[in-house]
Amino acid sequence: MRTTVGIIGAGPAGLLLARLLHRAGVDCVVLETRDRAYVERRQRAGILEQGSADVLRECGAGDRLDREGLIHRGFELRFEGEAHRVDLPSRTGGRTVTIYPQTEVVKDLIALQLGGGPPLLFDTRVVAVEKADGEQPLIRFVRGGQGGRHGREGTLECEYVAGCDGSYGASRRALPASAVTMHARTYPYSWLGILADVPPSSDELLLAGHERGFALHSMRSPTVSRLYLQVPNGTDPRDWPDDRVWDELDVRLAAGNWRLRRGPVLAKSVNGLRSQVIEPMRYGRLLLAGDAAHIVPPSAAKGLNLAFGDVVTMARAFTHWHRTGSTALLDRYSDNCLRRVWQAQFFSHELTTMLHAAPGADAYDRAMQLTWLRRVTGPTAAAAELAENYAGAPLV
Ligand code: RFL
Repeated sequence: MRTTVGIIGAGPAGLLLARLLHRAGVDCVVLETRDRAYVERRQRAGILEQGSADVLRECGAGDRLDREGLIHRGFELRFEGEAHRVDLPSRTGGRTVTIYPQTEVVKDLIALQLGGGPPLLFDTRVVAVEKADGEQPLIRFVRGGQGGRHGREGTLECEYVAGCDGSYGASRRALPASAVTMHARTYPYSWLGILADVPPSSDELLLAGHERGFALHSMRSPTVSRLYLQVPNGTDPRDWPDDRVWDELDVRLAAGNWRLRRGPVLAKSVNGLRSQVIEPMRYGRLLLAGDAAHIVPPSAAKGLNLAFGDVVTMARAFTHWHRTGSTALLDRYSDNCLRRVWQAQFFSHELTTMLHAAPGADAYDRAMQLTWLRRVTGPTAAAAELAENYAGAPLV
């Protein structure tokens, strides 16, 4: 097989890139290790910045988003038993965020691609990217047999490779250690998340910076809630029966007369919090995007939005090269992305540190956190900066 851009991974980054390239007339093929049902079911992000929602609309993937997405004009920060609303439009020149689950974004993009878009091969595990530093990189894959011994081996020759295969994919493995720097931070706490079959208890997101730890009330739809609790690293979800989770959420999210609605728990998991950036986001003709290039802790909901930012920049660079033969934008791809990536790293780190109880923190640390929280919820420039960072900058 041959193509112009070989895309590894059919997560949000790979699928949006394929859509943008297809519309620009650039050939591509997407290789995805999992089957369609698995990719469409994977529970993850839920908040689209205005720029991400706009890019989906512009590439024809906005119909269901506009029907079913919930526009949020603000969120609440809760601490010391009080709720403080952060209004987005008034502080960002009218920008908002949209609650629309990643599962639905992925379903919409897959449907478009299978209905006349470029080839998308599921159950096709990339095992190696070769000759990335040459003129004609080669992707080796195993198709069928769930990527194991019974699959068929194949190759895809390309002019460029887009590594959109997340933080455990084949693209990262193709980077020689001497060619890139990996910046990494592991946080000393994790998130226990539940998906609950109960209408949200608030129209907007609630982020709590309680002295017992962080809590988040979020939603996936008008009937399904998504809630998170800070827990110690190494926590076993089996130690958190449903009642214990709800009781702790009650304590950390409490404010005034507000009541948390309880309902059947559909899913429960624990995930660590980490930050990573690979610099540069390119090696020869292999360009990385999304989680393959960087990870942020989920506190500021930037992961999916950063992935979209990368592929918008990448698609523009490929389109320019395809039309003019100039590699100028491809050569600047990494630098252009990294400015936005580090900004999001900074904001995600700040929000995480401001709201989580670090192990061993003392009364002085807590006083600093509360002072910080009061600054960003008062009529200050810090409050405007928080709103701007949360709503995100335009992508197109
Ligand atoms: P993905 O989604 O991981 O997709 C990568 C795809 O590559 C495939 N793959 C391979 N395919 C072929 N060959 C191989 N060798 C392969 N290895 C892997 C995988 O099967 C997969 O289909 O990366 P992508 O596209 O870069 O998208 C990134 C986002 O998924 C991620 O940043 C967000 O989910 C992060 N995130 C959030 N982001 C937000 O913007 N807002 C949020 O509210 C938000 N909440 C979250 C989150 C991530 C979470 N977890 C579990 C990490 C909440 C959580 C709990």
